[in-house]
Amino acid sequence: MPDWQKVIAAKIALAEKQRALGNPPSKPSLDARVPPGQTVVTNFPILDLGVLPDINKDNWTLRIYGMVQQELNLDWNAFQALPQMTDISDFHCVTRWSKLDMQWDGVSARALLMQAVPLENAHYVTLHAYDGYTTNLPLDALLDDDVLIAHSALGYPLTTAHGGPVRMVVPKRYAWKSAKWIKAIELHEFDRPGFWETRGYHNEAFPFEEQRFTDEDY
Ligand SMILES: Nc1nc2c(c(=O)[nH]1)N[C@H]1C(S)=C(S)[C@@H](COP(=O)(O)O)O[C@H]1N2
Ligand SMILES: [Mo]
Repeated sequence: MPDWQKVIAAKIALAEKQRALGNPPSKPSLDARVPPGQTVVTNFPILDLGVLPDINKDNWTLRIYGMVQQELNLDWNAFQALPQMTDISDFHCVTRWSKLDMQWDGVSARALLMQAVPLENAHYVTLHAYDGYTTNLPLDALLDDDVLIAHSALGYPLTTAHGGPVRMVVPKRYAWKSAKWIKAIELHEFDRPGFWETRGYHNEAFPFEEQRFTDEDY
Protein backbone atom coordinates (compact mmCIF):
# COMPACT_ATOMS: atom_id res chain seq x y z
CA MET A 1 0.00 0.00 0.00
CA PRO A 2 1.50 3.42 -0.86
CA ASP A 3 2.04 5.77 2.11
CA TRP A 4 -0.81 8.07 1.20
CA GLN A 5 -3.25 5.16 1.20
CA LYS A 6 -2.03 4.22 4.68
CA VAL A 7 -2.61 7.79 5.87
CA ILE A 8 -6.14 7.77 4.47
CA ALA A 9 -6.86 4.33 5.96
CA ALA A 10 -5.62 5.50 9.37
CA LYS A 11 -7.78 8.63 9.25
CA ILE A 12 -10.86 6.64 8.25
CA ALA A 13 -10.18 4.22 11.13
CA LEU A 14 -9.90 7.20 13.50
CA ALA A 15 -13.22 8.59 12.29
CA GLU A 16 -14.83 5.18 12.82
CA LYS A 17 -13.35 4.80 16.30
CA GLN A 18 -14.57 8.26 17.33
CA ARG A 19 -18.01 7.46 15.97
CA ALA A 20 -18.12 4.25 18.01
CA LEU A 21 -17.28 6.31 21.12
CA GLY A 22 -20.07 8.71 20.25
CA ASN A 23 -17.74 11.68 19.70
CA PRO A 24 -17.23 12.53 23.40
CA PRO A 25 -16.89 16.31 23.86
CA SER A 26 -13.57 17.69 25.10
CA LYS A 27 -13.23 19.92 28.15
CA PRO A 28 -13.41 23.64 27.37
CA SER A 29 -10.01 25.16 26.65
CA LEU A 30 -8.58 27.55 29.26
CA ASP A 31 -8.19 30.15 26.53
CA ALA A 32 -11.65 30.85 25.08
CA ARG A 33 -10.04 31.61 21.77
CA VAL A 34 -8.90 28.00 21.40
CA PRO A 35 -11.63 25.49 20.46
CA PRO A 36 -12.18 22.54 22.84
CA GLY A 37 -9.81 19.61 22.37
CA GLN A 38 -7.23 21.64 20.43
CA THR A 39 -3.56 22.24 21.28
CA VAL A 40 -1.82 25.39 20.08
CA VAL A 41 1.27 24.74 17.97
CA THR A 42 3.98 27.13 16.87
CA ASN A 43 5.11 25.08 13.88
CA PHE A 44 2.99 24.72 10.75
CA PRO A 45 2.20 21.01 10.26
CA ILE A 46 1.52 19.63 6.80
CA LEU A 47 -1.58 17.50 6.30
CA ASP A 48 -2.83 16.10 3.03
CA LEU A 49 -3.31 12.87 1.11
CA GLY A 50 0.41 12.72 0.36
CA VAL A 51 -0.14 13.45 -3.32
CA LEU A 52 1.87 16.54 -4.32
CA PRO A 53 0.44 17.88 -7.59
CA ASP A 54 2.85 19.30 -10.15
CA ILE A 55 1.32 22.77 -10.13
CA ASN A 56 3.10 26.10 -10.28
CA LYS A 57 2.38 29.67 -11.35
CA ASP A 58 2.82 28.78 -15.02
CA ASN A 59 0.34 25.91 -15.23
CA TRP A 60 -2.12 26.90 -12.49
CA THR A 61 -5.60 28.02 -13.50
CA LEU A 62 -8.71 28.58 -11.41
CA ARG A 63 -12.19 27.96 -12.74
CA ILE A 64 -15.44 29.18 -11.18
CA TYR A 65 -18.28 27.28 -12.81
CA GLY A 66 -21.58 25.49 -12.40
CA MET A 67 -24.54 27.61 -11.32
CA VAL A 68 -23.08 31.00 -12.24
CA GLN A 69 -24.04 33.61 -14.81
CA GLN A 70 -20.45 34.25 -15.79
CA GLU A 71 -18.04 31.34 -15.72
CA LEU A 72 -14.52 32.52 -14.80
CA ASN A 73 -11.21 31.04 -15.91
CA LEU A 74 -8.21 32.75 -14.35
CA ASP A 75 -4.53 32.19 -14.88
CA TRP A 76 -1.86 33.43 -12.51
CA ASN A 77 -1.61 36.91 -14.01
CA ALA A 78 -5.37 37.44 -14.04
CA PHE A 79 -5.52 36.26 -10.43
CA GLN A 80 -2.71 38.59 -9.33
CA ALA A 81 -4.41 41.53 -11.04
CA LEU A 82 -7.50 41.16 -8.80
CA PRO A 83 -7.83 43.33 -5.67
CA GLN A 84 -5.75 41.78 -2.88
CA MET A 85 -6.66 41.37 0.77
CA THR A 86 -4.98 40.25 3.98
CA ASP A 87 -6.68 38.42 6.81
CA ILE A 88 -5.35 37.16 10.13
CA SER A 89 -7.17 34.17 11.56
CA ASP A 90 -6.69 30.99 13.56
CA PHE A 91 -6.33 27.65 11.79
CA HIS A 92 -7.80 24.56 13.45
CA CYS A 93 -7.06 21.03 12.25
CA VAL A 94 -9.35 18.16 13.21
CA THR A 95 -6.24 16.22 14.28
CA ARG A 96 -6.23 18.62 17.27
CA TRP A 97 -3.62 21.26 16.47
CA SER A 98 -4.41 24.95 16.12
CA LYS A 99 -2.14 27.61 14.73
CA LEU A 100 -3.08 31.09 15.90
CA ASP A 101 -2.59 34.37 14.05
CA MET A 102 -2.07 32.96 10.59
CA GLN A 103 -1.70 35.81 8.16
CA TRP A 104 -3.05 35.03 4.73
CA ASP A 105 -2.74 37.22 1.61
CA GLY A 106 -4.79 36.65 -1.49
CA VAL A 107 -8.08 37.42 -3.14
CA SER A 108 -11.44 37.61 -1.39
CA ALA A 109 -13.57 34.59 -2.27
CA ARG A 110 -16.65 36.77 -2.07
CA ALA A 111 -15.26 39.30 -4.56
CA LEU A 112 -14.49 36.51 -6.99
CA LEU A 113 -17.87 34.84 -6.59
CA MET A 114 -19.60 38.18 -7.09
CA GLN A 115 -17.80 38.49 -10.44
CA ALA A 116 -19.12 35.07 -11.41
CA VAL A 117 -22.63 36.04 -10.25
CA PRO A 118 -24.15 32.96 -8.57
CA LEU A 119 -27.57 31.94 -9.88
CA GLU A 120 -30.47 32.28 -7.48
CA ASN A 121 -30.63 28.53 -6.82
CA ALA A 122 -26.90 28.13 -6.16
CA HIS A 123 -26.67 27.14 -2.49
CA TYR A 124 -23.59 24.90 -2.21
CA VAL A 125 -20.05 24.71 -3.50
CA THR A 126 -17.54 21.98 -4.16
CA LEU A 127 -13.89 22.99 -3.93
CA HIS A 128 -11.85 20.91 -6.38
CA ALA A 129 -8.10 20.59 -5.90
CA TYR A 130 -5.26 19.50 -8.17
CA ASP A 131 -4.51 16.43 -6.04
CA GLY A 132 -8.02 15.13 -6.70
CA TYR A 133 -9.26 16.26 -3.28
CA THR A 134 -12.68 17.81 -2.89
CA THR A 135 -14.52 19.42 -0.01
CA ASN A 136 -18.01 20.93 0.22
CA LEU A 137 -19.44 24.04 1.84
CA PRO A 138 -22.60 26.12 1.77
CA LEU A 139 -22.15 29.02 -0.65
CA ASP A 140 -22.81 31.40 2.27
CA ALA A 141 -19.72 30.08 4.03
CA LEU A 142 -17.55 31.26 1.13
CA LEU A 143 -19.14 34.71 1.20
CA ASP A 144 -17.82 35.38 4.71
CA ASP A 145 -15.34 38.26 4.78
CA ASP A 146 -12.51 36.16 6.23
CA VAL A 147 -12.52 33.61 3.39
CA LEU A 148 -9.82 33.99 0.80
CA ILE A 149 -8.01 32.33 -2.02
CA ALA A 150 -4.53 32.73 -0.63
CA HIS A 151 -1.14 32.83 -2.31
CA SER A 152 0.87 33.71 0.81
CA ALA A 153 1.03 32.66 4.44
CA LEU A 154 2.80 34.67 7.15
CA GLY A 155 4.17 36.99 4.49
CA TYR A 156 5.75 34.31 2.29
CA PRO A 157 4.49 32.71 -0.93
CA LEU A 158 2.77 29.42 -0.11
CA THR A 159 5.08 26.46 -0.44
CA THR A 160 3.84 23.53 -2.51
CA ALA A 161 3.42 21.50 0.68
CA HIS A 162 1.00 24.08 2.08
CA GLY A 163 -1.02 24.27 -1.12
CA GLY A 164 0.97 26.67 -3.29
CA PRO A 165 0.68 28.39 -5.58
CA VAL A 166 -2.86 29.01 -4.28
CA ARG A 167 -5.17 27.51 -1.65
CA MET A 168 -8.52 28.27 -0.07
CA VAL A 169 -8.69 29.47 3.52
CA VAL A 170 -11.99 29.08 5.38
CA PRO A 171 -11.01 30.02 8.95
CA LYS A 172 -14.32 29.33 10.71
CA ARG A 173 -14.30 25.62 9.78
CA TYR A 174 -11.83 22.85 10.50
CA ALA A 175 -8.90 23.07 8.13
CA TRP A 176 -9.89 20.14 5.93
CA LYS A 177 -12.39 22.58 4.37
CA SER A 178 -9.44 24.81 3.31
CA ALA A 179 -8.53 23.08 0.06
CA LYS A 180 -4.88 23.32 -0.95
CA TRP A 181 -3.89 23.57 -4.66
CA ILE A 182 -7.31 24.95 -5.51
CA LYS A 183 -8.33 24.17 -9.08
CA ALA A 184 -12.01 25.03 -9.29
CA ILE A 185 -15.01 26.25 -7.34
CA GLU A 186 -18.20 24.58 -8.54
CA LEU A 187 -21.58 25.97 -7.51
CA HIS A 188 -24.67 23.82 -7.28
CA GLU A 189 -28.15 23.69 -5.87
CA PHE A 190 -27.78 20.68 -3.56
CA ASP A 191 -25.00 19.72 -1.19
CA ARG A 192 -22.42 17.19 -2.40
CA PRO A 193 -20.21 15.78 0.37
CA GLY A 194 -16.50 15.87 -0.48
CA PHE A 195 -13.54 13.55 0.11
CA TRP A 196 -13.54 13.44 3.92
CA GLU A 197 -17.22 14.24 4.24
CA THR A 198 -17.98 10.90 2.55
CA ARG A 199 -15.50 9.14 4.85
CA GLY A 200 -16.91 9.88 8.26
CA TYR A 201 -15.98 13.54 8.74
CA HIS A 202 -18.63 16.02 9.82
CA ASN A 203 -20.34 17.94 7.04
CA GLU A 204 -20.32 21.34 8.80
CA ALA A 205 -16.97 21.17 10.65
CA PHE A 206 -17.31 24.00 13.18
CA PRO A 207 -14.32 23.76 15.59
CA PHE A 208 -16.07 25.46 18.52
CA GLU A 209 -18.88 22.90 18.27
CA GLU A 210 -16.30 20.12 17.95
CA GLN A 211 -17.91 18.87 14.77
CA ARG A 212 -15.11 16.46 13.94
CA PHE A 213 -16.78 13.27 12.83
CA THR A 214 -20.32 12.53 11.89
CA ASP A 215 -22.56 10.64 14.30
CA GLU A 216 -24.68 9.39 11.46
CA ASP A 217 -24.17 6.40 9.24
CA TYR A 218 -22.66 7.29 5.93
N1 LIG B 1 -6.08 19.60 -1.81
C1 LIG B 1 -6.03 19.25 -0.54
N2 LIG B 1 -6.33 20.18 0.37
C2 LIG B 1 -6.30 19.88 1.69
C3 LIG B 1 -5.96 18.58 2.12
C4 LIG B 1 -5.65 17.62 1.12
O1 LIG B 1 -5.35 16.45 1.41
N3 LIG B 1 -5.69 18.00 -0.19
N4 LIG B 1 -5.92 18.32 3.47
C5 LIG B 1 -6.71 19.20 4.36
C6 LIG B 1 -6.39 19.03 5.76
S1 LIG B 1 -6.95 17.61 6.51
C7 LIG B 1 -5.78 20.02 6.49
S2 LIG B 1 -5.60 19.90 8.17
C8 LIG B 1 -5.21 21.21 5.85
C9 LIG B 1 -3.75 21.30 6.22
O2 LIG B 1 -3.12 22.40 5.62
P1 LIG B 1 -1.55 22.52 5.80
O3 LIG B 1 -0.93 21.25 5.26
O4 LIG B 1 -1.14 23.73 5.05
O5 LIG B 1 -1.31 22.66 7.28
O6 LIG B 1 -5.33 21.15 4.43
C10 LIG B 1 -6.55 20.67 3.98
N5 LIG B 1 -6.61 20.86 2.56
MO1 LIG C 1 -6.82 18.04 8.83
